[in-house]
Amino acid sequence: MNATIEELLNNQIKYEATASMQYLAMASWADAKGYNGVADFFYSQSEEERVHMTKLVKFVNERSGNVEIPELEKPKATYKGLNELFEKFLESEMFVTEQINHVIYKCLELKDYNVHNFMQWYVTEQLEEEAMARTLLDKLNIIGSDKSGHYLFDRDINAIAAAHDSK
Ligand code: OFO
Repeated sequence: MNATIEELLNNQIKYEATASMQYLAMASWADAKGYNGVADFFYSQSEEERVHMTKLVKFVNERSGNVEIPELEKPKATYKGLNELFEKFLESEMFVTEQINHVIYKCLELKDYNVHNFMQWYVTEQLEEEAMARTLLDKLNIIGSDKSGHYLFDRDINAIAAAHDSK
């Protein structure tokens, strides 16, 4: 495996792992605050990112590359409220999209069409996740600081997410 691509895929393993731990911290914050719907949403997002990470680990190993399981920074654990929580979610997804685009760019530059092909799954997945994060943040921006709005958001978030997924 090309050394640059191997390094980029290892970086990507770290970004997916970071997102998984970040969303776990967000789920835990929401759980403790009594936002059960939001907590469920982030517990499941955390699992999804773990799957993204593991898929990369397996792929690099299958191609006889070297996987380095990374050390992670402690995720942000406290939030002023739901708005800040979902701003962080969107920011995290946008960062991951940028990194995936960079891997794709490098694959083309280095003519690694195998990895390019493998990464298409991530491109599609990211497009959906970023759009979902944006939809949810838009809704929260409409609600503003209204407490009953937050109550309804928490009650309906998993239905909103499911409707988004089935589009
Ligand atoms: Fe949403 O980060 Fe994985 O790909």
